Amino acid sequence: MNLREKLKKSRNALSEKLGMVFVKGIDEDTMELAEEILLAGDIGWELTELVLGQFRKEFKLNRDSSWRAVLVNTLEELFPEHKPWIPVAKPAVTIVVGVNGAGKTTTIARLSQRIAVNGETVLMACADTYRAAASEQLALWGQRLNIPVHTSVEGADPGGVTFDAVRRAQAKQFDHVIIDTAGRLPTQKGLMDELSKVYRVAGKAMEGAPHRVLLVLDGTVGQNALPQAQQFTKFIPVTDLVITKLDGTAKGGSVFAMARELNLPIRYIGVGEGAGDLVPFDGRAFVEAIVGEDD
Ligand SMILES: Nc1nc2c(ncn2[C@@H]2O[C@H](COP(=O)(O)OP(=O)(O)OP(=O)(O)O)[C@@H](O)[C@H]2O)c(=O)[nH]1
Ligand SMILES: [Mg+2]
Repeated sequence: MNLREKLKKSRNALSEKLGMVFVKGIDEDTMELAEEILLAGDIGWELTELVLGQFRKEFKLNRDSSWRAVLVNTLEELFPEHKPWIPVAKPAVTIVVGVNGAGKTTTIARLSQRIAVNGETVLMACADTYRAAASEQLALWGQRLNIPVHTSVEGADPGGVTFDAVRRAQAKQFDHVIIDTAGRLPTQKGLMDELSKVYRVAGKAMEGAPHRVLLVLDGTVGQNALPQAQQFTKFIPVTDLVITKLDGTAKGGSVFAMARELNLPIRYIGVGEGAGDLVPFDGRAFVEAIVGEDD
């Protein structure tokens, strides 16, 4: 299945509906309908205004302008080239954070699999100590993928687990260590402070660590994930984004709003539950999949 098919709910919500509107020509009525579709597609209020402004400008210059070309150009600009993330230390320490059920653990497993396929070694560590099942879940992934796991016991201190995992990865010369954390809401102050601590402890275990903080966002939440994401960055310096579950939602348009508002590189997107369904994010390919020319 190609990306366009994986994202077809979002494509239907935006591309197909706009196509039906613009087929009738361009006047204020069509602009109003287009506005409704863009908002329903969850690209956000500001971006909707920006796109409508571009439509008006282009159609004024040339009534035969292609709405699709205008949209593609406008959206592509939201994804500037980000430098690829290249690990500068061994082990490269990654902390993965996000709200409950966003897809953190699944993302860690799939990311680790990518690393292993690349011929590098990775240790997955469970600093989610609120549920015994969390460590078991990661251990299970480890067995399935043949990747070592630093497990923990329920109730252990997440900072302590992080410290031990980083030190173990150093001693055993792993290329990567990826730390799973418990899901939490930004309103849970105690849990958010704990995240700041996990961050600091990683730096105590190894100078310069962590080298990456991945915030995993649930794509089905759409734009509502934005304030949550902004709150997370107040407690831990998020460096990269992963947006999951884009296969099961018509709210894929929110990815445009997230890129615009958060100003962080989106590194991967989740487009299914399979092991291969975490794919490196490519802004152009994403725009093409959602609003590109029909086949
Ligand atoms: N369809 C789909 N499902 C996904 C994707 N990513 C994760 N999931 C599912 O989402 C559910 C939650 O995933 P987890 O990885 O356990 O989420 P988590 O953030 O670790 O959850 P907590 O540790 O409880 O906070 C699982 O059933 C995953 O299979 C995706 O890209 N697409
Ligand atoms: Mg988890």
